[in-house]
Amino acid sequence: MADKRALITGITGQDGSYLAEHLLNLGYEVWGLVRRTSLDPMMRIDGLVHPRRRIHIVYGNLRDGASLRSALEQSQPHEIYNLAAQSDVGISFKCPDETMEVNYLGVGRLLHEAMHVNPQVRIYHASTSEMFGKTPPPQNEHSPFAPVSPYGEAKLLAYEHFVKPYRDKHGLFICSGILFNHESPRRGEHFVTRKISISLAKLKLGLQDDFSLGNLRAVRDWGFAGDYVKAMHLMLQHEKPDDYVIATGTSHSVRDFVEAAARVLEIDMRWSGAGSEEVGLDLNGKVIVRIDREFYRPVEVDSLRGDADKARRQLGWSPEVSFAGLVDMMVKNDFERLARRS
Ligand code: NAP
Ligand code: F7E
Repeated sequence: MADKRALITGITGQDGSYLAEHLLNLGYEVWGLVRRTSLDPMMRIDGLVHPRRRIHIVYGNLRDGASLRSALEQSQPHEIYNLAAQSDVGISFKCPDETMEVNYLGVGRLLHEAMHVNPQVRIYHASTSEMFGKTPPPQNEHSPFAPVSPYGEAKLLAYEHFVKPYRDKHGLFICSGILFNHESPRRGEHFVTRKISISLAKLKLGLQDDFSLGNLRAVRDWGFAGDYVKAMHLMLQHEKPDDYVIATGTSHSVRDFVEAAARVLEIDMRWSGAGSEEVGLDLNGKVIVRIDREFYRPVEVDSLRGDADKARRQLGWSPEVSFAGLVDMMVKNDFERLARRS
C-alpha cells in the first residue's frame, strides 16, 4: 500500500504521462482524471507506464464541479497536480470561450471542491510563461505579467482570482509553477518543436516534400518535459507553498530549432528571401520549408527566457537535458518511429 496518493488532471497529456511515471517510480499511488471522449483515454496512457504499476482512472471534467468533487472523494489524494487545460496558444485565439472555461473557471471549480473535500491537500497548479507575454527576458517570479493571448489571460486570471486567494486567504497549500516551454517525443504534434521534428523526419524518409511554419523569429526557452515534472513534485515537498519559474535559462528561435533538427538528420539547408516570401532550401535548391500566414498568431509573444534561480536554490532543481540534447532526442525518436512504419 503506497503512503502517498496523487491525483493528476490532464494525465493523458505530455506532462501528465511523464509525471505519472515519475510519481509511480517514487512509490506513489497514482490516480488520473480523464474526460470521456470517443477515444478510450487509456489508449493514450497504456504503454507509457509498466502495466503492473497501474494508474487508477476517475472520470471528470474541469467544466463540471460535481465530477471533480466525486473524483476527489473517490481518490482521496494527498497531492493534486492540476495539468488539465486547453493548452494550445494558437487555438486559444479561435476558441477563447473554451479556453476561459477550462483554464480559468475550471481552476476555480477544482480548488473549491478540493478545499471542501480536504483542506490539507497539497496542490500543484500549471501556470505558464505565456503569462509574461510582452515582458522582456529574462523573466523571473518578480517580472510583471503582460499576457497577449486568451490562453495567457485565462492562466493569469486563474492565478490572480483563485490560486493566490486560496493560498493567501484560505491557507490552501497551492504552488504555481510558471513553466517555460518544455517538449519531448510525446509533445502534441501541433506544437512547433514536434511539428518540425516530424516534418523533417518525413522529409528525410521521402514521405513528405516540404512543410510550412509561421513566425521563425519567435524565441523560446525550450526544456525537456521529463526534467520539468520533477520540479512539480519538488514544489509540493517544500515547507511552504510558493510560485516558481522553471526554465533552462537559454533561448533559441524557431529558425534555430529547424536548423538544429536538420543537422541531426544531416539535411544541409539554407534560407533565402525575407518575410512571408522566405523559404528553406536543401542543397539542390529544392524548397523544404515555406512560410504560411495561417500559422502566425494575431499577437505574438516575441521572446521568453526564464531565470529559474529560485527553484535551483530552494528546491535543488536544475534541468539535465540541453537544447541540443532535446532536439536530438525528439528528431531521432520521430525518425526511427516513422522509419519502422515506412
Ligand atoms: P497537453 O499535452 O495539451 O495536455 C492537456 C491535458 O488536459 C490533456 O490530458 C487533456 O485531456 C486535458 N484536458 C483538456 N481539457 C480538459 C477538461 N475540460 N477537463 C479535463 N481535462 C482536460 O498539455 P501539456 O503540455 O502536458 O501541459 C500540461 C499543463 O501545463 C497545461 O495546463 C498547460 O497549459 C501547462 N503548461 C505547459 C507548458 C508546456 O510547454 N508543455 C508550459 C507551461 C504550462 P484530453 O486527452 O482529453 O484532451
Ligand atoms: O509555439 C511559433 C509560434 O505552439 C512556439 C504551450 O505548451 O508553451 C506552449 O505555447 C512558437 C510561437 O508553443 C509555428 O508563433 C512558428 O511563437 O510550440 P508553440 P507556445 O505558443 O509557446 C507555453 C509556455 C504554454 O504554456 C503552452 O501551453 O513557435 N511558430 N511557426 C509556430 N507555432 C506552431 N504551433 N506552429 C507553427 O507552424
